[in-house]
Amino acid sequence: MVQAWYMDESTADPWMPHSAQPDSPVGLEQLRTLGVLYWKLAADKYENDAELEKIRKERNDSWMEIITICKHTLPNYEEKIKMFFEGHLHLDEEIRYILESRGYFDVRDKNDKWIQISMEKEDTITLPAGIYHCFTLGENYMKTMRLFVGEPVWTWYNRLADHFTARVQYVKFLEGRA
Ligand code: KMT
Ligand code: NI
Repeated sequence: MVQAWYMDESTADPWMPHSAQPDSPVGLEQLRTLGVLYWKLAADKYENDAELEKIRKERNDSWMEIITICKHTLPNYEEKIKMFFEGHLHLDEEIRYILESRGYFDVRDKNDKWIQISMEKEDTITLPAGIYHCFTLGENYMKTMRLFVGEPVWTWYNRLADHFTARVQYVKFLEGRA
């Protein structure tokens, strides 16, 4: 099962997992209150998986591509890795399904504290529009499916980006007002 925890405040070894001490685990239910949804899927049969198709249909994830994040396949790899690591938000959902290897998705909670979500093969996550998040590779390589509702827009906005409607809506959602 996917593991998630509150992070420490240390900026040392940014590529390593950062768990607060004592451990402060975060469950799927808490992630759901942040609008973060999770599924475990059968990555070895992603090309023909009724469960994946069902989720895509229900959530209207019409667009799909598979990317391999590694320095030989991803143009501007170093630059992208740095960008992934910067706290940012999008005006649309971010949906990722890990097909090979692993990485860390970090999201901010209601009190602006970082939660680290350790994602590996078979883990699928949806981050809502307007949530601040960042990403770190677990190895120097990861194969992931990117899904999108409609035509993909990969634009991101580094923190602080609080003026965007998507962010304002998300804050309302966190406060139970949306
Ligand atoms: C993004 O916007 O692509 C990210 O936050 C990185 C996650 S998956 C490589
Ligand atoms: Ni992102």
